[in-house]
Amino acid sequence: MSKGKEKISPFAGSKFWMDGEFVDYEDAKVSVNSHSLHYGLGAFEGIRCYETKSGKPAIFRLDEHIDRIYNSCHILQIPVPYAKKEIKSAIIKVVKINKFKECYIRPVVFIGDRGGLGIFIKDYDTRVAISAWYWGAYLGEEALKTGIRAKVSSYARFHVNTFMGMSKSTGQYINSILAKKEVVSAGYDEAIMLDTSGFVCEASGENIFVYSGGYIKTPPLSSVLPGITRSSVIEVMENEMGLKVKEERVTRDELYIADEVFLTGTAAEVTPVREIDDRKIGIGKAGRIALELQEKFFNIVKGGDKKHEKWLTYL
Ligand code: PPE
Repeated sequence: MSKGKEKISPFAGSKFWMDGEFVDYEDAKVSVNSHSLHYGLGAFEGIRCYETKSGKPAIFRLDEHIDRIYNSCHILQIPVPYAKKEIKSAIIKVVKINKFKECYIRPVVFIGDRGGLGIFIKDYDTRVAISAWYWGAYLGEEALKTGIRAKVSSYARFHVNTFMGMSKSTGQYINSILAKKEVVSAGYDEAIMLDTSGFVCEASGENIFVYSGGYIKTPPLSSVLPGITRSSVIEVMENEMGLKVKEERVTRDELYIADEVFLTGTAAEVTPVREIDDRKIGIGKAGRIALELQEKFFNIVKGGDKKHEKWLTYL
């Protein structure tokens, strides 16, 4: 434990899946010379499991999250020593063994120390850990109801050729952390990030949507993480809410004059934005479209919508 920090870890008492077996939190150890700790090469996922109306827990879009972590590793050239179905069954078991009804699940693929240190190492000692914990509303319960205050960060999102944005890689989250810290210190709830040409990308840990002039706009996948909540809500808005969704570049001032802005993510779910850079968005409250979509989204993840049963893995 680091000096002066005798706080108990929020993960103490839980069981992790690590490199093929279940271990107690205390035994889930990594070397301080793990390659990923020094250079940030790794991939992770954030997945939610909800208690459904029938009382059974269900994991939301598990296969899509598994596909994405394998894609991330492929992009980063990290060999994963497990088949997708082994990771899928490990994720399910982590939720069961810890007896969660609802939780957030965090698989992470990283490099240990057996290949040594140095930017270039020939052999990657790939390690995989899966943990789960209870994580309530990402930006608070109130945020879901009344919307948040966001600020455009002074840190630009990385150029498309800096990090590989289609991969959910651990190291590139430094960019999100800097942005989030900056705006939270200034009294806001969330950071909106612009790309190196000045167009809107996404928030520090969410995709962004704009409702204006009767249709929805969201930045194209070339500049943002291919969010699984993003693709889910696009489907719902187009097929069930009669909205046209355009995947196009968005400018900062377009946000200011929008009727509504909202964020989506596994952690943040569907969060309305009521203010950006001290300007009211629309009526300055959670918007009608955002709240309707949020209601539909919660109904789906809680198993209340038969049309979307295929998105749920019941435990
Ligand atoms: N963009 C970014 C940068 C991002 O981190 C996330 C998820 C998304 C978009 C939305 O993707 P999806 O979850 O597939 O809809 N951010 C995760 C991590 C948050 C954290 O603080 O850690 C999450 O929501 O789980």
